Amino acid sequence: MKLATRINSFLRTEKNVLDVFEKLHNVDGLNYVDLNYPEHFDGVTVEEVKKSMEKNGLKLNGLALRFKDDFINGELANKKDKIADAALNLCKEAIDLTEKLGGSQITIWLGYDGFDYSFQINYSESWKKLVKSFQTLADYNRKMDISIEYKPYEPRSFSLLADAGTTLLMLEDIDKDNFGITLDFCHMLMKGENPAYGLDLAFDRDKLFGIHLNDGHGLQDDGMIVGSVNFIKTLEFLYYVKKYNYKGIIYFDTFPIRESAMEEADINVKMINKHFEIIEKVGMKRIENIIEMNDAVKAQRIFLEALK
Ligand SMILES: [Mn+2]
Repeated sequence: MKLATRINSFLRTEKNVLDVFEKLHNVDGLNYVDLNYPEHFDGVTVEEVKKSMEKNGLKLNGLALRFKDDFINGELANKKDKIADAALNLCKEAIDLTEKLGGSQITIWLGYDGFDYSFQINYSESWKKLVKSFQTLADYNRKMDISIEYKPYEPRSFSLLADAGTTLLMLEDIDKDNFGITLDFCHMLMKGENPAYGLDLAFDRDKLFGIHLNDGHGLQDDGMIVGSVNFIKTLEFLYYVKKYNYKGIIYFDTFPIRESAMEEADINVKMINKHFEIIEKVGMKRIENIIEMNDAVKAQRIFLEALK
């Protein structure tokens, strides 16, 4: 299994990503890193990053775009072409750098492409602008996978790409093989989605490019330890991960604030392994048979057997 964890959790106590790589070396089971662009490249050279990853047995999955204050009224769909172009250029830089560092994908979360008020934006114009920008990026480097991570709200009241269905609709409109979706478990809970449903829809279309696993109470992006709040939903989610033989990365997008980042990463690895063990114990075939019965009461047998 390819596992990665959130670098920023470690940056509370470490100076830069090079120091974080040294720490990650000590967490069993973590073998990949996702870096934020441009923020994680502040004060370090690309060569230093490359060398330190190699030294600590880590591979780059890819870069995740982080748009700062210039983009506060929108990134790729910004009404002002000059700002939208700057956002597009930042994505192109991330693609070039990912290739240079041996990664295979960039992840784009558009935190500011959204709205707060009624009558604030032209919806279809914004949508079409996004489609066009994404298509430009897809053709910029056909070998690079580009994945859209949606989040329903925060910092905007409404995001343009807010749920699994809307993001899959966007992928239909983009119509490029190298474009896919990244599902963040907490973001799905915030939207009131059942995570396994969105996951199955994405797998079924061969569009699942990334998983951010975590947990939360649904109202905000809590970023809590895997399985700590929604055990049965996590179990169902990971059942589909196994069923579809997902080959991508599972990234722990969790926010240890008062906890040791090392211990927290370690427990996430143990939690995910335990969930997969339980799925094995109950049995893929048995779970499949229960789903086919379409019976809510019988479905609880999976929960009961998991508790044994
Ligand atoms: Mn995430």
